[in-house]
Amino acid sequence: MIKKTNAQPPEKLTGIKLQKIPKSAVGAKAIASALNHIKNEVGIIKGIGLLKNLNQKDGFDCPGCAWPDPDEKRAFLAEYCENGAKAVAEEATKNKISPMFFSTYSVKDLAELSDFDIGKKGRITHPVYLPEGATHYKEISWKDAFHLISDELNALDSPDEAIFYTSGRTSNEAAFLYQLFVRQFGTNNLPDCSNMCHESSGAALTETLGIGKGSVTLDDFKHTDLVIVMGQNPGTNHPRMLTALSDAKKKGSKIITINPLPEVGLMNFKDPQNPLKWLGSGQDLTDVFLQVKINGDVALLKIILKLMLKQEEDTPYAVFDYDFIAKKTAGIDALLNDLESYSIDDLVPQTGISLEKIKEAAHVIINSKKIIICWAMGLTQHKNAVDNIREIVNILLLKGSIGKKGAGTCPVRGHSNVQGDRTMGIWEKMPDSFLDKLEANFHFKAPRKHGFDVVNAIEAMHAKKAKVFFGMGGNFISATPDTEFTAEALRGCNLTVHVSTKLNRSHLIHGKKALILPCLGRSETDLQSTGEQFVSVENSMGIVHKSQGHLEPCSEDILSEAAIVGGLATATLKNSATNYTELVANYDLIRDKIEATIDGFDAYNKRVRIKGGFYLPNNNRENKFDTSSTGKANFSVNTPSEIELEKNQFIMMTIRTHDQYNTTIYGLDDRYRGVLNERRVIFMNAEDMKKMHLEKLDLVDLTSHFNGEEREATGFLAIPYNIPTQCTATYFPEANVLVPLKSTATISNTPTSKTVVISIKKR
Ligand SMILES: Nc1nc2c(c(=O)[nH]1)N[C@H]1C(S)=C(S)[C@@H](COP(=O)(O)OP(=O)(O)OC[C@H]3O[C@@H](n4cnc5c(=O)[nH]c(N)nc54)[C@H](O)[C@@H]3O)O[C@H]1N2
Ligand SMILES: Nc1nc2c(c(=O)[nH]1)N[C@H]1C(S)=C(S)[C@@H](COP(=O)(O)OP(=O)(O)OC[C@H]3O[C@@H](n4cnc5c(=O)[nH]c(N)nc54)[C@H](O)[C@@H]3O)O[C@H]1N2
Ligand SMILES: [Mo]
Repeated sequence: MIKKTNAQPPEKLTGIKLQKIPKSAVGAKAIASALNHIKNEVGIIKGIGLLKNLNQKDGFDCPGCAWPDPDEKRAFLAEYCENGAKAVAEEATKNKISPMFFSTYSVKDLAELSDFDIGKKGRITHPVYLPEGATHYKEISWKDAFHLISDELNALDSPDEAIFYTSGRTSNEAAFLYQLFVRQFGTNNLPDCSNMCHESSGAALTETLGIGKGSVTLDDFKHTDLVIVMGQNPGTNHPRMLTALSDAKKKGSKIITINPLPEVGLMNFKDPQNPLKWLGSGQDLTDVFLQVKINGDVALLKIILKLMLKQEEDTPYAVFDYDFIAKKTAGIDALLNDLESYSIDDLVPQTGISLEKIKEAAHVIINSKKIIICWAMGLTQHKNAVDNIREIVNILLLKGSIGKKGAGTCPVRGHSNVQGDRTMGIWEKMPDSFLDKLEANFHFKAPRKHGFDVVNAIEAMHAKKAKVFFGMGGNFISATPDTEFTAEALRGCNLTVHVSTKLNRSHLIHGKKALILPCLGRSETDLQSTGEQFVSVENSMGIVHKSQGHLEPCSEDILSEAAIVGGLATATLKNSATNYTELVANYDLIRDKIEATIDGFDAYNKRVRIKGGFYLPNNNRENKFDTSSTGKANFSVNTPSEIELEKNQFIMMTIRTHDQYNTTIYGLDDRYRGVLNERRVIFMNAEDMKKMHLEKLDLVDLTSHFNGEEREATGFLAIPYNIPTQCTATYFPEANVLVPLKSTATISNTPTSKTVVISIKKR
């Protein structure tokens, strides 16, 4: 077992309080909670000014999730949600970390704080440097910082010994410039947060539908018969999606929810923009709730497919869309043959749901012509995650429920520009067609060998095959699996560099030398030598739009992400024909280059200035499916979960509370699950607890089991909860230490953060 170090949040309980789980989401409490965060972090006057600009057509894009803004008129002062307001408060906080702070607190002292306390320290105001063997970060000039990095990079035996990570908040302009620099430097080592997030969606959708993005727009929710929400907790992670679900319901659509937990937001909703309704009983959203066992989705979808098939046999032409299947798809025979090989009776126990309940859902699906299926991490972070998503596609294809209004795929993205970053080329394996264009426009030879994704990057650093880690945003040590192993990997590097707005654990678990380069946030003015700049982002539905902050930057000594890339590229690249200084001076010039390189960005500078932005092309929306294998939409054959639990073992999923943004902890409450002031908890089925003689709030230690290896996380409070037997839930990132690095999804290589096999021991 790997030794436990301060790479993990400290094992310290904070004083749990349990309360009744609320019946509905949003409403007055959400507004109060949002305003409270704004008041404490930003101050009320500046805060209201900020919220007024959030997600308005002239304002800045919410740094929270990637859910789109309405195309039509937007409500003044209300195009945000509780958690969007918290995200903004977190960034625009009045608290600051100056070089004085770093000379007062050693790195070791800071690493002993909880993630919550680290995050509350505030915005970083100056670049700082930790020399080899030093105990404290100290101020460094930007020039010296760039030279220090370029010296390390140019001293490597090969460019492939450097890793360039990206989190999903980076704007299109900065991301494009960044990948250009990295490729001119000579490597495709561009892992990103997507590797741990929707990689499985991209892989499954590209293979089956020919495009790695979803097909629906916000308008489709107003024209659909049925929305299925799988493996997603929108009440917390995409609260504005509840408005779309509510609109769909009002137009007569049904909603099926598939989740091991009855997440409050999906059950009942009180419109935040309509205070008159806050006091009433709210609107019921879910019509059929299928409380699936963790990773039971393929089995469940197979039963549904078999029930559809049976109904089609009983009443021919009533269920399937033969015209669509004949003209647009390939591979139906293999799917039907595969379904034959399964029996419903064998599949039912894997789901944990009664056949009667599954039949109820199948009945709704059979009788719907236009279906939207939404999903997030509950489907993408399993061994057979790609199978999960391909099985969804099978249902949509049989119903001809894609490529028409009111129907299609809706992978709900996480970070606000994670989709845009991919479009810009942040990927370790961009296709040759992209690299060809990059070469033609920038006159250099782009590396063709695929780079490392997140998991491979960790392995390479651990094996000393990679020696410099550069993070454009994010919090690598806390977001990745196998915390202690990853810490060893980072500690082995010659240099670790982080471009960040705020302090996080990745600054404290560092290489021999380390740098923190502080950058502007979304809400701040971005002034370059030719004047004020704006950036652009792409949301979950492929709309590219402008984002411009108006706040004074938190310090005069921070730079925009684009300027940081420009400075670094200028210092590092000796023979580049690209004038980075010129591009950074005027982001219009970067956008011209994007237009020349990437399809769909015609007249970028003109169209991005139109309020609301523009849609990128999406073949699926036009009923076209350009898959590389058949040129048609592909049916697929998928495998149910193969996990076998021993007696006394459980599956654990790691999920988000209502008070965090990934590794940024806003507060210690999970209001919608009735848990206040504590994060070290494990949700368990009450019967399972009884069998183990566990009482409510007993202290337990957790051990994960994988390929004969064990990992341990100690000190969690057991909470009886409405969750299927043998299923448990803990919070990310406290439980990441239990997620084995080598336990990843087939094809996408995404860590299986939602299927971790554990045993539980009472203290
Ligand atoms: N406020 C806030 N907003 C966020 C984030 C945040 O941390 N805070 N994070 C952003 C990011 S990067 C992302 S990717 C998204 C994440 O958004 P979500 O995917 O909603 O986030 P998770 O908390 O991981 O929730 C996963 C959900 O899947 C369910 N689930 C787990 N395992 C299974 C399974 O096997 N089958 C099924 N059917 N369901 C399962 C869980 O019960 C839970 O409801 O949110 C984005 N938005
Ligand atoms: N166990 C488990 N692990 C998971 C997941 C899970 O569900 N379970 N989810 C995975 C998912 S879906 C994701 S997306 C990843 C997230 O992985 P990351 O994207 O790496 O993590 P975040 O916590 O979102 O990063 C937060 C940090 O970003 C910096 N930051 C914030 N805004 C900006 C900005 O505008 N610019 C720059 N340069 N920096 C900024 C701040 O310093 C902050 O500390 O985690 C993954 N890890
Ligand atoms: Mo994500």
